[in-house]
Amino acid sequence: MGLSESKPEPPQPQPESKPAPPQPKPEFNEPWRTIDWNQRDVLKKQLEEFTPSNEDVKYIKILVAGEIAAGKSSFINSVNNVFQQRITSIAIANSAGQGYSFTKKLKGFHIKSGQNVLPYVFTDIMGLEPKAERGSLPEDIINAVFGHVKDGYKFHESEPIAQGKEHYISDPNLSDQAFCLVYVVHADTISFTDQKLIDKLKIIRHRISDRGIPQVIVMTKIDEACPLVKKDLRKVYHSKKIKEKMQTCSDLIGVPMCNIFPVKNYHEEMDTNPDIDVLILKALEQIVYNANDRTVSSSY
Ligand SMILES: Nc1nc2c(ncn2[C@@H]2O[C@H](COP(=O)(O)OP(=O)(O)OP(=O)(O)O)[C@@H](O)[C@H]2O)c(=O)[nH]1
Ligand SMILES: [Mg+2]
Repeated sequence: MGLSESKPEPPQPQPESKPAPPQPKPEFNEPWRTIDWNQRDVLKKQLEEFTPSNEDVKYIKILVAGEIAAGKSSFINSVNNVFQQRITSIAIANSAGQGYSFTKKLKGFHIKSGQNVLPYVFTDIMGLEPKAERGSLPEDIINAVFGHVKDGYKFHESEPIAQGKEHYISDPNLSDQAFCLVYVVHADTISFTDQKLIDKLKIIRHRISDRGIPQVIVMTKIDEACPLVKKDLRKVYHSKKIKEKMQTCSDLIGVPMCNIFPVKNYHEEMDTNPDIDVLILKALEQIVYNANDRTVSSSY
């Protein structure tokens, strides 16, 4: 008898298959924050014409801090790109995550619209790292915000700047100080961020809040964090994932949601794009208005 002639197996009882539960929708039906995607030119003009309320302040200095490779230098470039309407690289961004901070020195960058210098200076610094003696030190960032650190200062990972050192400003004037601190946070890694890094951010937040310096979070790489947003940037306030990430940022760092702005930096584009511009301008608008309030507050 050949194999093909063997008796067929009796049918086995099949386990009852339940229909899979419906997947929750990744997006809200209505955006939870309203945004006018056609306001690029209006916002841009407002920020080009802006002058600080305090006549003694010529430039609003904004310090950009955050974890290594979070997109700090790219954010500064992105702000400049919006006003230049082309891709620029005033602050050199890193090509990919190298495990150390590419930016090593403190440097201020003037934002320009064509040939006009706008009243904004962004200070780029070395990135923070979770390990104790790696990356920029909270004490250096606090000193930089208070205006004690000159441009060109090379960060040391084991020793903060101190009185008497070459780049230390003992008696900073108004233009040396930062009027807003921007934390740049990578949207995709915020949930896994090491507690030691959060602790460093909290030390900074505590010290500078004591002196009334406003803080804004710019949440970068939203394209990497949410496929919906990668496909269409206008889905940013529809995306449940992006809202969750913003909430995590708020809970971990302590900055309220109203001061958290999701952006996609220019990082691989050849030309500027109105939707990218609108998100960058909305973040800048809030940074500038917060910083301006600080320029007129009485206690420095
Ligand atoms: N997809 C995507 N990539 C980004 C975005 N922003 C920055 N990048 C990329 O992230 C990498 C790091 O960006 P940088 O701007 O150098 O980051 P940084 O915070 O200045 O880094 P350090 O100076 O090394 O601390 C680069 O490869 C950028 O091209 C973004 O919004 N989306
Ligand atoms: Mg950098």
